[in-house]
Amino acid sequence: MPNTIIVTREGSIATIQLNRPAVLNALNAEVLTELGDAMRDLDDDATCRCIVLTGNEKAFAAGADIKEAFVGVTPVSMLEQDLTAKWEVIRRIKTPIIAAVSGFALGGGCELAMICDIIVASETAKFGQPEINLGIIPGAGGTQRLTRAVGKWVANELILTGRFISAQEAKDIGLVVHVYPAATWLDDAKALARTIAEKAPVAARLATEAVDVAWNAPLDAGLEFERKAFYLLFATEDKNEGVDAFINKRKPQFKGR
Ligand code: DAK
Repeated sequence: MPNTIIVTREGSIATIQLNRPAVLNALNAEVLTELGDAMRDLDDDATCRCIVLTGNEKAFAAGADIKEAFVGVTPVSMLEQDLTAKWEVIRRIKTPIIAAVSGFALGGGCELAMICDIIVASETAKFGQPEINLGIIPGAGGTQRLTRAVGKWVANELILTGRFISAQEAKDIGLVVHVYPAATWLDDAKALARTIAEKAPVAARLATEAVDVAWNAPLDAGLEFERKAFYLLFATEDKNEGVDAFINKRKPQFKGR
């Protein structure tokens, strides 16, 4: 049983709740390991079609555990500990992941949300990359993903000032997709997950993979990936089911094959 996260299943969706409330869900090695393991298990489970990653009302995650990760460490000990490998496990998950953020998503917390496929937020959420206040810079992809998401000038302003932004400002700059009321944010995020979970799973996986390729590759390579993924889907039963359901005016029943 994991110590630092709570995993629950409701039909075809799973919720992973970060659970270190005393330190605002600060991310230490244990939580990253347990998170990676849980996500890998869910990714291997064909009945799980969408994952909601969340925290509690006060914090999604207030960043790396400063007391554990940044005190008494050296470049060599960090290299040996290789925290990046734990983040890579999460990055490689193919099941669509929704980050449902309430409260603080700071530093590594904001970076964790940005690894997910969709970010939604409670109106109370606060995002930021405050590493500059510790004399460092974002180290889990923040300078790269935030810049790709919001552009050079907005990213520089956020990273250089370390200021926190509201859920609404995060939506205005394109980081957050939906801002939900504080009373219903998690239910609203799960409703979104259920909508995604009803879609054809192989198509959903290839769609998020193709969108990720758009971040990493030049346009020609991205278009090539998309073309092959598109053709591949014509080998699935779910494509036949989707087309037949449309023609016969019924709801499709996708099976993930
Ligand atoms: N680490 C450890 N403890 C934390 C924490 C954190 N990030 N954030 C909060 N806490 C603890 C506080 O120390 C406090 O503990 P006690 O004093 O009660 O024992 C408790 O949580 C409640 O926090 P506060 O009393 O401070 O609560 P407030 O509401 O007054 O303030 C706050 C909330 C979020 C504004 C404040 O706690 C704060 O500024 N926290 C630090 C935020 C921050 O600077 N985050 C960025 C950290 S740097 C990498 C991977 C990841 C990273 C880098 C590299 N690689 C793979 C290479 C990530 C880096 C970071 O995230």
